[in-house]
Amino acid sequence: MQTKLTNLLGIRYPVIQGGMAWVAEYHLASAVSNAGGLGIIAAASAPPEVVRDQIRQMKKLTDQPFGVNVMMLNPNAPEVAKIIVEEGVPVVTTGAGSPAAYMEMWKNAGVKVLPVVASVAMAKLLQREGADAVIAEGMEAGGHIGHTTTMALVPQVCDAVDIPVVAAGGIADGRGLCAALMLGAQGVQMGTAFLVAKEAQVHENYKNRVIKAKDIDTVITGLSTGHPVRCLRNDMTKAYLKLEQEGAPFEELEQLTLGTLRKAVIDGDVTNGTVMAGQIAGMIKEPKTCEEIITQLVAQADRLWEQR
Ligand code: TUI
Repeated sequence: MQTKLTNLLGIRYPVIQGGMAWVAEYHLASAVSNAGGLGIIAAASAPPEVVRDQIRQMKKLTDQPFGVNVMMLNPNAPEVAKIIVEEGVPVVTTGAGSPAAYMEMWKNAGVKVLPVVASVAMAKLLQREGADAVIAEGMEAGGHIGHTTTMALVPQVCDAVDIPVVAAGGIADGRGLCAALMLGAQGVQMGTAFLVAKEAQVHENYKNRVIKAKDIDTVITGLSTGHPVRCLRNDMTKAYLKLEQEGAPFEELEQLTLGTLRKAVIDGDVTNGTVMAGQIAGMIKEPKTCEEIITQLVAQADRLWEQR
């Protein structure tokens, strides 16, 4: 399954793993890369030297292309940006803001840059800045999101830019991949599907919540703060949404979420922690290896593509 994306990145299948904070570490990322997709290590808010170590561990487990995701809200982003160049990381994805400030440094070092965008305006701006492709992420996605759905966003971004577009948000199988290609995308990025992968170093409680989730089980917190985040409904989101409705100030809301993603992913507290997941969680029924996820997805897409 060759597309402009597989050619750009030198990967077998047009599948990128989402740069999920606390989740996307080298065990998961190397399994994705070894299965023919693009594995991603999330720098998230980890100390820069931890990110360097993750990159070095990654290189021991795979000789395939991989990437690092830089979260723009991270105060360590400037240091992480430099480490990416020093360690010869081939691909960068970015999220939760514009990576324009680092573009020149990365381009000069030959790093392929694929920013996640949630609007046409941001896609056009980053194409001008030299992005190699953009990942158009709809609000079906888990975690920090924009306001437009994948179905509406992807074709509009495809019309607006000449570089390859990757679709993200609400995609977890071959139907989603085919749909994305039909919308004009050259590949997909998936997060929630890889969250429950056997190789993902995620607490069993978290994986089980995703596996048990129904289609309507996600909520969006933080719409009033300008940082909307999609996660599975629990005591934590109930408390947050109640405070938000009462007009609580930004600081109080931020305080409530501090450290709660770690609490869910690492400690397995899925009642008081933040269980980030996309709307497609309802479709994910069992843990599989990354190899199974990717080969089954590609086989299903191939079958559907033949029948079209
Ligand atoms: O970044 C994500 N998903 C994330 S980041 C994250 S860590 C976090 N945790 C709590 C609160 C906030 C963040 C968890 N999930 N997805 C990619 C993404 N990027 N979605 C939307 C955007 C985005 C938003 C605004 C990209 C660019 C952008 O630009 C705005 C501007 O003007 O800078």
